[in-house]
Amino acid sequence: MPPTDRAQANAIRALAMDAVEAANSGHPGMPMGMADAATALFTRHLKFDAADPRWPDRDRFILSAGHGSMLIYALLYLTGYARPTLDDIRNFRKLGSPCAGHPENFELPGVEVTTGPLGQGLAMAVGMAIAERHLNAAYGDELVDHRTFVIAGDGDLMEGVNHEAAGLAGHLRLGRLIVLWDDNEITIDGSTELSRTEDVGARHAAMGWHVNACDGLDSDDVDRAIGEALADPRPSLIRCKTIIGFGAPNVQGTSATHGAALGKAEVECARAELGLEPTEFTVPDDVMAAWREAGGRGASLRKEWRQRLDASDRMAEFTARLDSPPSADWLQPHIEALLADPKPVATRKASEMALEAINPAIPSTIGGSADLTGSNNTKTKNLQPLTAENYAGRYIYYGIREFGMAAAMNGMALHGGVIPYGGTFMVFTDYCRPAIRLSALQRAKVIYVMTHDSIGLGEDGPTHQPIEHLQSLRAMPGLEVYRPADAVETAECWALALASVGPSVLALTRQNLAPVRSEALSENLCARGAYRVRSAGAARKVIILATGSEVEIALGAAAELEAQGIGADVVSMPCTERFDAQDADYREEILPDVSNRQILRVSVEAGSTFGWERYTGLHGLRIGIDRFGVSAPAKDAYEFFGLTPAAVAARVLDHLEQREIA
Ligand SMILES: Cc1ncc(C[n+]2csc(CCOP(=O)(O)OP(=O)(O)O)c2C)c(N)n1
Ligand SMILES: [Mg+2]
Repeated sequence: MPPTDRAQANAIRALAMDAVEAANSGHPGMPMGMADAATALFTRHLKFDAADPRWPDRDRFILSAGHGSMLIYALLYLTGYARPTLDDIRNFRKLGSPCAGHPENFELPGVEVTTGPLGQGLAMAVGMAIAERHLNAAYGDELVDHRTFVIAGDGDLMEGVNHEAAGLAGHLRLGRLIVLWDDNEITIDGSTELSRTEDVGARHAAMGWHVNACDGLDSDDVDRAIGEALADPRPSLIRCKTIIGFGAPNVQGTSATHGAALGKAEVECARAELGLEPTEFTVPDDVMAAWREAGGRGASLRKEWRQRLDASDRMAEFTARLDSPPSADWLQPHIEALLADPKPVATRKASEMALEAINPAIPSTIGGSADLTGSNNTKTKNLQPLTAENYAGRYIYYGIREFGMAAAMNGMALHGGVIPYGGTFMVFTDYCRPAIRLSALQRAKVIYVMTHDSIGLGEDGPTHQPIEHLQSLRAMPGLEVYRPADAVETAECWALALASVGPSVLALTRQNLAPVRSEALSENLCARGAYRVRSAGAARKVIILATGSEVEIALGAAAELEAQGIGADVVSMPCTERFDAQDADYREEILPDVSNRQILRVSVEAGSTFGWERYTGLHGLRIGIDRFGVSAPAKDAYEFFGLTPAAVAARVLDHLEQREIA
């Protein structure tokens, strides 16, 4: 007789308890509560093949309640993925184990996205479901026909981003998104009664979701509820009634099981209660065999899919879209056209001009904006809206959902086959920031088009004028922040963002900027992160480093200094991260390692000066804005903050004078 579903679920419970016990750290409650539901999903519904975790047409499974990471590690091990091994699980939460505290997509194939920051897993799943429908519209059921399943906890559904993500999913009628809610009525502080009275189901129903319920501890009932969800054309929320820590007789149903080892004595009680093997990390042979069979359940489906791909006349295109970097052929002709007709242009407009070349050349881009399409210049002429009626569209009206947009873009990027870019105002990177951080951590190729990047946006004033944003984003590991100075640099930065494996932010102006570059070169100068746009005429006494809109001001200041016999270089620094990655010779060439007494280094950026001493040195001069902005026309705001060629030149002269006296 094959083992019961409960016996299979108990193998998850045993591994979760034992791993948390061994680490003396982790979250046993969630995996123990949802083990039966997960068993129903993995043995009866989820389309996957443990032998090929990257099969493009697999269903995506996202453990949004990432603290319950032992649930997914146990499932991957039991179903026969190459990793984690049992040793990996024994070393749960220890240095070097891929079974990290929270699931990390870069540690284990089979972990689709990094989760832990509550709410974001579900929001990324929305992006995955969008990508699936979009690719299905392009390639048909033959090649793209899968679903996105999520396990989410009370916390995932309380987070603000859930409202954005669920609203978007309902609006786009993402019927292939199915969320199993671990409705255990417990969070860390205790009962959900402490903090929640809303009817979560009714809220989702109001957002256009199908909502049903089941006994989450009864795999047959979960199976029934999943069946209903599969049959419904709307996104589904399945309320799985569970008991946190189920099986630990003295503590189940309490927050004590949420995030701490149960303790040796309670683990022994649970073993007796659940009828588990007496030795830790042991799975009975028949149970293991049943799990391994479940892990191979999708093998024949995968082979059939492979045959359809081999037979498809679109195979080369499909695989290239998934695996190859996008074409860069658009760049040179585009730059030549810009140089042939030089004129002042805002870099947000220059970005649109670049996109007019990019979008026809790269069919995998999906653009969008959080209700600022006309301001972010993200929609090009050839893009149709992606809607519930037309998933083939390539432009998403995300609505005023910055965080939801950013998280969805992470999901799309990690699904594969699409390159998402989306816009809002630079100041609202703060609204996206938790998702930008996950883009960086996960190496998700998402391109953030952040316009209105300084006081240069003018009249909207301090609430809308970014100050600390550029530097705070530069502080984030794994994120490339680009601030181009003109249309040519904007195109180059777009090319770099598209070629990158990770995320990029493009900081773009509202106001027009004069062209900085006039020569066609075969090299992408922005790739170096910083380069000289003007060499000193007289003996070099000053190097002015500037980014974006301030390059023009730096050039004007340099001209004034030269008129007084002071040689000044101007360096455009569109991407500090890239400059830092250059070899020592190049960095020395641009910023010679001499004292500020020999050559004064000056930074000019219309934002926080915090951190610019990295390039100017402590005794250099940092010109920027270390307070909130002002509500005024851009020109007046720039004058008010001393960001004009004359004011910058005067500050430099003053600094040179004082230093000479000293
Ligand atoms: C954004 C965010 N805030 C806080 C936390 C810390 N945290 C982890 S789990 C948790 C409670 C979640 O409750 P629930 O989803 O019901 O999980 P359960 O206790 O039922 O396992 C909290 C607050 C987090 N991981 N992410
Ligand atoms: Mg809970």
